[in-house]
Amino acid sequence: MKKRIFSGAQPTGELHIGNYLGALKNWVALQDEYESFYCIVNLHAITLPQDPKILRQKTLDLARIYLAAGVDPEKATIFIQSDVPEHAELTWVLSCQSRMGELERMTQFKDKAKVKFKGEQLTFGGEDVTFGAPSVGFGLLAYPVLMAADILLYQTDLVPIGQDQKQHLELTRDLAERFNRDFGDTFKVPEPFIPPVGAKIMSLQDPAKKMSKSDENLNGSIFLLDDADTITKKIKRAVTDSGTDINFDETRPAIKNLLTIYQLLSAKTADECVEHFAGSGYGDFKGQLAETVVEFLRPFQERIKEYDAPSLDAILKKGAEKARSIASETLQDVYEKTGIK
Ligand code: ATP
Ligand code: LTN
Repeated sequence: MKKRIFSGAQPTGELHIGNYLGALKNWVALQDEYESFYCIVNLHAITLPQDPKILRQKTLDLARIYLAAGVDPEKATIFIQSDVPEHAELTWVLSCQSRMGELERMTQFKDKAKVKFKGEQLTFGGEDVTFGAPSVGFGLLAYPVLMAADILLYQTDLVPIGQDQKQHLELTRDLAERFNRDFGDTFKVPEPFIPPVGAKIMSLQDPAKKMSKSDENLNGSIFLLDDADTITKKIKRAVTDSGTDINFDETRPAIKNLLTIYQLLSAKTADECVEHFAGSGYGDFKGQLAETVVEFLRPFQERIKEYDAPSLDAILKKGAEKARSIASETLQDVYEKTGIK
């Protein structure tokens, strides 16, 4: 029996090269060796306000991105979270095992609550909506419990994620261990898979901040659907460090970040990259990096157009059926153990 993988991304904003290098790339690399489940987590998306008219389209677009990135529906199961109602059901049971303190400690909760709910203006559905400071959405607090349910429903062995999700995976492990202790062996305790290089791609505008979908400064991120011109401009404008060497030096985080992107897309070793750019200036380096990113994204952007609505629907329907057959078994066991059924 193959070991199992589960991972997911939210259908919000635009996917960037950080999402690809930190997560999607590894999903593709691991799909042969593992039985893989790759989910479009639309229920997570509504923890922050979304335009209902756009969310559904974004959900389908993200499925296309998974496919274009190389997730093979013959090997891996691709599905939409809300098509498998067991995710929401197990979330409730696990919520009753979660503690306020451990949820309030999550750094993503603290960051997202701070950024979105400090009374500043948010554009939603074309109109400005103001959120009052005390009204942090309960969904944001519950977010990691839903993520734990996603993972635990499939008796998952391995969860490929970027560095920012490590804390959520630790909570998932705690919840699994607590449930197993209190109700008897039920869940497999999953391990994270965080790539040694690329787990935290930084903003091109601020190397102290991770590249993020929700960053207001669009110049900080290279989006997977950016055209060649935009990519080249963003890389040309990327901040650099003092000095002239192009190397992986911790004290020069901007250059290290750009070189990491180059390394991962050119499939060279770190030493080969440093050697390749020995004696080059920043201008030459940025030019070659831009070319590498553009050449990498070109076939990806072509492949996105390959999937028409009926073939996509068929993939997602088959995926949801397969996912449900496993999720429902786990949920049944949980309901029996807890006396619900
Ligand atoms: P944002 O990019 O706004 O922080 P997110 O992390 O919520 O959005 P998701 O689409 O849910 O985005 O994330 C998908 C995957 O991408 C996750 O495994 C996450 O850890 C990874 N990831 C996100 N940002 C980066 C980054 N800058 N570098 C590497 N991996 C990342
Ligand atoms: N929280 C993750 C997305 C996510 C996920 C998951 C990742 C939801 N459920 C299960 C791995 C496994 C994020 O990247 N923001």
